[in-house]
Amino acid sequence: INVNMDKLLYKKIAILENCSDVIYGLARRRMINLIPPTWAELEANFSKTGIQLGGRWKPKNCTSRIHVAIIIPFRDRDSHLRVFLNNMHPFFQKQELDYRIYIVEQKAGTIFNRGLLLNIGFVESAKIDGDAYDCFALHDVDLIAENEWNIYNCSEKVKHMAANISKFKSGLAYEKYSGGVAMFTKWQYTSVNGYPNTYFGWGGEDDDLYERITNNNNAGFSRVPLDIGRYTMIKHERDSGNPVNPGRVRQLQSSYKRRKVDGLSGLNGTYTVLKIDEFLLYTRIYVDVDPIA
Ligand code: UDH
Repeated sequence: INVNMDKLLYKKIAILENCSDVIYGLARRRMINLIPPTWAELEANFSKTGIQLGGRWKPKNCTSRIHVAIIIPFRDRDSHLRVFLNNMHPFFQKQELDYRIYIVEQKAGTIFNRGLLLNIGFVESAKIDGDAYDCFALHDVDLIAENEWNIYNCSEKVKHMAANISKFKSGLAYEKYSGGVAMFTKWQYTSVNGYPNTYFGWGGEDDDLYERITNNNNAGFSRVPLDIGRYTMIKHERDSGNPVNPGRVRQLQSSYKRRKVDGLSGLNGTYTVLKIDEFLLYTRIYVDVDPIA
């Protein structure tokens, strides 16, 4: 009898049931704190939430239905990162996600390349986690979600989350906007060949991605409603290493010709991983990129 009891007990501990598909207590308007805490404050605040090294978390009492890697292109936005982590860790935890936060940081000295960094994050995070995450949130560091009903899961179509950003009068930057925050399954991102690698500087890479998604019979594009996809954008000046890309319109015009080669398929050799650091609240992939990727 004892042996059987042990077995039963073991089963109960080892196999957690799926989390309920109904999450109680989600707020439609979350309190956002835009004051950057210090790193010491952050680590102290979160050390008791069950966060594991590398910025990994999952619910304790059930198996999450959502497994998502959050990928953030990054350079020189330390205070934004602290605000992001302070607000978004609790947000993701409230949604009972099984998640991990990755910062992909571009070394100083080359013009910033958001699309390339997101591709690197997609590929390098999978090398670390294998199949642990089947959904990817490509996420700017300066966007803080306001509505907890904006669920960070993937759906049948690519899901654009940043539908309503505080900085824009009408909320949506423009009709074909696909940047800010977007959710992709592994398959969706691969099937559009990811972002282009060749947009250095500000602008254009997200419009190219939009073309890739909507001209691809497989992926499909969807956007959450305005009242759900509400984000506060942390105010900032234009970054010094990220001037407007003067070639962006020309590049976009020839997007369809480069689509097959300029993206995940052409990523090899365009960057070097210098270091991977696992901090308590996030994993940092530090990269040097080839300025003529
Ligand atoms: N970023 C950095 N460091 C930089 C530049 C950019 O970390 O030096 C990252 C960061 O995650 C940021 C993201 O890249 O949130 C996007 O860059 P941005 O903040 O300069 O973009 P912006 O605020 O986005 O201008 C508004 C998008 C609307 C126009 C889209 C045009 N296609």
